[in-house]
Amino acid sequence: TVPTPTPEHKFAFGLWTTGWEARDQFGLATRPAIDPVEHLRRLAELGAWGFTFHDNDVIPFGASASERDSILSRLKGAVDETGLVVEMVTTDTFAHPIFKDGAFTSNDRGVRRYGLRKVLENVDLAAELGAKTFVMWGGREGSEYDSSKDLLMAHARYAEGIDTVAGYIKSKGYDMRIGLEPKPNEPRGNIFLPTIGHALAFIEKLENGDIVGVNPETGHEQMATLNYNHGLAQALWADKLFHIDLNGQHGPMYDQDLVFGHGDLINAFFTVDLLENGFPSKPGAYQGARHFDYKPSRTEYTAGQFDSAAANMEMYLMLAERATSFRADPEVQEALEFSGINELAQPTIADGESLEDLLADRAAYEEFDVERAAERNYGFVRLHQLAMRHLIGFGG
Ligand code: ASC
Ligand code: MN
Ligand code: MN
Ligand code: MN
Repeated sequence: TVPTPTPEHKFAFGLWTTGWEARDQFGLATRPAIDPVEHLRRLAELGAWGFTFHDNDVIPFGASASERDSILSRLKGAVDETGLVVEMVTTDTFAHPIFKDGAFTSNDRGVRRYGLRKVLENVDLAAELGAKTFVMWGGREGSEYDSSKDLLMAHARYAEGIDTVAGYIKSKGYDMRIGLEPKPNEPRGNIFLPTIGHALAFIEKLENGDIVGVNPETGHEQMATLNYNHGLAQALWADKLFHIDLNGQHGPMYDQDLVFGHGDLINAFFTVDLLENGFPSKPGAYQGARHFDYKPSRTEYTAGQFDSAAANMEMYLMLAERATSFRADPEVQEALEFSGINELAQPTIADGESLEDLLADRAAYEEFDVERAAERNYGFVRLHQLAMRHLIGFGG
């Protein structure tokens, strides 16, 4: 039987995901807008735990204070009614034409100051609603032409902007951390902070980087031909995996935002294994929300929108079951041992051993049996085949 999602699973959806009307570059909306209250009810019925939104997913750009208040009180009513958690809030700094050259890295200083104010106002809203994560996806921060920017100053202004927001969060005493979301391209030709690695290096240069981490999206890394799980691992190793955007993608093409697992299924299997089981050396490495940032395909009408929401959670739970059976299989444990996976947890230079000891260790070099080491069969293919058996349902 197929597993059923419950709030304990900590599944969350962006309102822009399930609520997407499917307006795209080439065509009009293919389905009607969903009222936010009805939207939250349906997500709760499906077993979701939380939801997330951009300011302008709920409050139209330029809304008056009274309009904003009445929209928010209605939203809060729906939060109370459904018990859904506002786990993350993010800012739309990409839709309005003023952001066409970016918000924090626009050549226009007035736009940068406006962008910063819009984000700071949204930080207050996030805090008011109890969100612990504040995501920043700089989709318009970038260029089409290398001539169009002082690329050095673009990075300086980007850092100034993020540092200002992080400093504001600290000065207000909010229990909130920032997750920077990398993406290589689309809508800009090239976006700044294109991958997890770029974002992690950028964070190291910030003054308030202690509360800044990453929010990696499956498909965004795959658009850059990268392995999402390697990126998650580096972020976890750096203690910077603050949030995740799960979805599906078929390699380097436009951002598909498919249902999680509907793209690279094998990679998705290992993503769930990583998130649920952690590493052989460190179980339970990620405790945050299981957040989906996908788009119901344009072919789907209202029923299909919510079928696709359910599909994300079902894919995750089915893969979690398969990952558990993979880890529990004695043959897999033997194959892991054979492949040396657990040996990687041993420091190369032993505890208490000095560099001099290593240099004096003839067994490490002069007398090391190079021929024999070269002949080692690691057995990775057999191990992977066992994983495939479990994934497809023939394991154990
Ligand atoms: C976000 C985010 C994205 C984009 C995209 C907008 O906040 O995480 O990937 O906006 O979903 O369509
Ligand atoms: Mn995407
Ligand atoms: Mn995203
Ligand atoms: Mn997205």
